[in-house]
Amino acid sequence: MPNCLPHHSLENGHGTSNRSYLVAATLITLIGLLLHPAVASAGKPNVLFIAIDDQNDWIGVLGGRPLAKTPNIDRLAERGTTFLNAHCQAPLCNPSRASLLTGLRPTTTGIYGLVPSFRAVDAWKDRVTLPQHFRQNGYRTLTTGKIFHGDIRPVEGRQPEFETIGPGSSIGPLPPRKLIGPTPMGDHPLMDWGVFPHRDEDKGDYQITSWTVEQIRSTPKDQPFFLATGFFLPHVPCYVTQKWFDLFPDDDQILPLIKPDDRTDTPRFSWYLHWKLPEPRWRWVDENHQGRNLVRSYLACTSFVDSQIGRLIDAIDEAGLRDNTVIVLWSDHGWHLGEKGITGKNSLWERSTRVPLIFAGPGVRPASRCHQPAELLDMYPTLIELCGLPPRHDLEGISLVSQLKDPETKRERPAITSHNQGNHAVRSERWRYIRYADGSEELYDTKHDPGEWHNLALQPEVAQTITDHRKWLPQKDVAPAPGSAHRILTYDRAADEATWEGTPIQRSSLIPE
Ligand SMILES: [Ca+2]
Ligand SMILES: [Ca+2]
Repeated sequence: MPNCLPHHSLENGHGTSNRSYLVAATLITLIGLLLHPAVASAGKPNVLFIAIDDQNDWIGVLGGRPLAKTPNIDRLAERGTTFLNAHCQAPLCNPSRASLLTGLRPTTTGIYGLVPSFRAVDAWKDRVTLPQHFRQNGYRTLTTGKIFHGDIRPVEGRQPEFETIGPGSSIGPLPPRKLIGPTPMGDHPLMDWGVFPHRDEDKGDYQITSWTVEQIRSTPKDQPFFLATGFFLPHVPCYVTQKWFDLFPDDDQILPLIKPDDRTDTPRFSWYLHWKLPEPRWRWVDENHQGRNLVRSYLACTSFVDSQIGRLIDAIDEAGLRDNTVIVLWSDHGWHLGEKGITGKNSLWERSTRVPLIFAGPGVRPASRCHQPAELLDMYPTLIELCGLPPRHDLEGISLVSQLKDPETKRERPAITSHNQGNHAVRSERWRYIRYADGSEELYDTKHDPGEWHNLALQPEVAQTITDHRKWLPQKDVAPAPGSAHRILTYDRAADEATWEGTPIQRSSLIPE
């Protein structure tokens, strides 16, 4: 008889039928226990899932800006693997986050704008997201700050996005009025940056860190967690206290290298992707002497967030969870600070698509850098595999576990970023190929031209390179989902007419400033 049968049941002496009943009952109990999520997940690693909003590659370890000061992110990188060629799937909050949380490309879901939430689209309303998959496999799931774009309060009749929801995203103290004065294209209240007196402890990002640290300290030992913390900064408004601002010199040398005529060889259609936005053009920033202030504020916000990430890493270590916690750090997309004449996102160039992506913890090789292309979309299958959860066959990302073991492992597939239907960037190890909905193209040799200043697309000698990259353009490239709005660009090929947020753009229209 199986050893698992309780000893006392053998001593009852009530005959064979009773014994069979006991065997059956015990087996049922055991199967039930094995299926119980808390048991199925026993011994599995925790996941600390850290998001930063609008954080480009101005991070020490990424080398996007040598001036950047991010000692804590760099410390995390030293204990894990950093993807130096990682890219978002959409250069905008809602579509990027919808993609990585559902494991589907924007070109599959039709989520391209700031609305709708994918939950509002019939096809995706019951989609099992990354945190839900962990919950279904026995994890406690908790969140604070900005992970999803939009409201995640529980809805009756639907599985909650997370079991426990901590403080939401917030800016914290605000100055009495905008620090930089009115900005073009609508004077958006968030479009602001600079220093004013307030306390770091009152900032939203400080408070979500404190909440996360408390969860780490008090976590039950018998069930793993999937704990997601989403920082708001350096999203605008980039408000900082003086000590962070003073980390960076008041000197024009802090400005990024900007090629003044950089847009002369980019297709006109490239402007349509960020046709009219609250983010000012660089010309306005420059003419209003805001360049240094913006760059210092952005770098300072990054350093402030970095200090909060340090608190999280310390909390994991102090709780004795270092060896059993996978930490993954990512940002939803990048941000321009003057490159290609713009500030903000909504472009298909490196500054907009390249993001931090760092894994550390069990199963991850320490102090490693991987140059292979990677996508935020890959986080879903990677975390599933690292934690030994049942695989899913409906994900469009590819697990990075091979690269986490050996960073030299090749990945054939490039990283793809899409901004509305028909506009895509294909980023391989060396090249960036862009194709817009009207068929216009760009090609950059990032090895010799890291600033992407020289569009080679019309040069005959790169014809084969373009052909090789074209074949990776998404096969599925759906129209915007019903209810799509804010940053939506459509293109009618027959009429050769582009429409930005519902208003047609004429071929002769002046580019808005
Ligand atoms: Ca964002
Ligand atoms: Ca150029």
